[in-house]
Amino acid sequence: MTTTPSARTFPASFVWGAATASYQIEGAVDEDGRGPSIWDTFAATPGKTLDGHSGAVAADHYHRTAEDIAIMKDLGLDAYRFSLAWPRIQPTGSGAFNQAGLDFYARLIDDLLEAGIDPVVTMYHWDLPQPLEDAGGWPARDTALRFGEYGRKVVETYGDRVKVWTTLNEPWCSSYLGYGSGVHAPGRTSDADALAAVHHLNLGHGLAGRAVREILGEGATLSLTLNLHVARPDDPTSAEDRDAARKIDALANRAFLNPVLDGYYPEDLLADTSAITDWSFVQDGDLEITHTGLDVLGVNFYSTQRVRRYTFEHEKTMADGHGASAATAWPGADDVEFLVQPGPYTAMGWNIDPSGMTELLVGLSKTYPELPLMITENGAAFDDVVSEDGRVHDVDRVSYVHRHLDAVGEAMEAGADVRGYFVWSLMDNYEWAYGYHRRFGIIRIDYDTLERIWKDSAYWYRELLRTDALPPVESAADLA
Ligand code: IFM
Repeated sequence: MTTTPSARTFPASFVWGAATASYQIEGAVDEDGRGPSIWDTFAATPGKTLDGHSGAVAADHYHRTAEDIAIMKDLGLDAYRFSLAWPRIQPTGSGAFNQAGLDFYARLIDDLLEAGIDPVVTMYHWDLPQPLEDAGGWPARDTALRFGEYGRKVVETYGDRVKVWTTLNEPWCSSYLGYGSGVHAPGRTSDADALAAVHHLNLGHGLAGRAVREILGEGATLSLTLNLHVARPDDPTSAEDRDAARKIDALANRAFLNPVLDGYYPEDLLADTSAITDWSFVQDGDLEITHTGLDVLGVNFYSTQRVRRYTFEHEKTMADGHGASAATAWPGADDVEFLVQPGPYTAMGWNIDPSGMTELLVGLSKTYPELPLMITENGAAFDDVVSEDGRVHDVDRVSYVHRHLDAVGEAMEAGADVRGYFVWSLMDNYEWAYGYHRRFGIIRIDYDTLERIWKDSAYWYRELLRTDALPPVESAADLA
């Protein structure tokens, strides 16, 4: 067995976790009073998800929380990041709350605490109650107001036991993929709606964030999780390519960072999108609400992008990279082309480039030196197989996580204040439009039996958590 020469170590205070999201793992979509969400509707619409897969059963976590918490405990997790299903808690997205839904998460939180695992709660990970979509969805201001009310309710309910509150997961996906390219629920395709959704998601964050601050005060940690893009100019010496990168940075990153951390929308974003909208949906006082500041920024990182100015002279390339392939998902950036990058690639077709992780974290810490960072998602889908020895030897996933954690360590050495890392994902789950055809878990789900099987990456992660040092990739197959 070969060994990796130097095992990078992490501080004892570093938070080790794993992440999931409600619609991706819970199943039980019709049980105990849960209302329909936009993902139920989208998945039931022919042609929207691969093989028509839906989250109706998923990993059946709703019925298997005890088993799953036992796995988390065995892994040695410090924290578990999960999301609350809004339609389980408030079936129509406004008005009455559903006690059975509230109770489900109360039990989950209590059981996690009992197991010595900190609950890190995301209020919204894409499962919008369908009635709110019917009333206009995120492009409508009312959805932000309703989210503020729902946020207040969950903080009031669980605030005595939950310290870390994340309002939204990846509002980039909710807005640009949900309302721009339409590859995610609810599947609408309007650039103007996508930009209105951006603002109303930011506003919703602000309203729910206020509830966290007002109800819990100093004791709480307010967070927002963003899938920030590292979009590099193809030719850094070309002003056109640098401008293409600037446009993507504005749409993907600063459209969320600036209103929340600085209290404004970037001028260049408003100018780039002026032919689409005048941003009059931003009302007086809104930016004071969005400007919550954050106690920790959640960073989801998977891959990088390479962009250049598109001259409309050849067929446009929109290479993949965490959703970046969707041509209409970039309002006001028709003249930006996403180039195919060198491999290797994951099963999502995303390029593996851990240097992007370091670049992103170091860049953030330079722009926001006082802002603690948390990696709230990082991981990879690969075509896992169960070997004859009954194990899943997912060395590619181990290598991916190893290399990205090494990149996190490098960023920390360069001064980035990174407080923890959550692997995506604890278990295989419903990968949105790809259904069950992509597996991100360190625990395998057998979708016929719903059996949980530890992959080599899970054993390797447990060893990492035990030692706070990166074990050699090659050791994973021998760990048990
Ligand atoms: O599965 C998703 C998750 O829901 C949000 N971040 C990216 C993951 C992989 O695509």
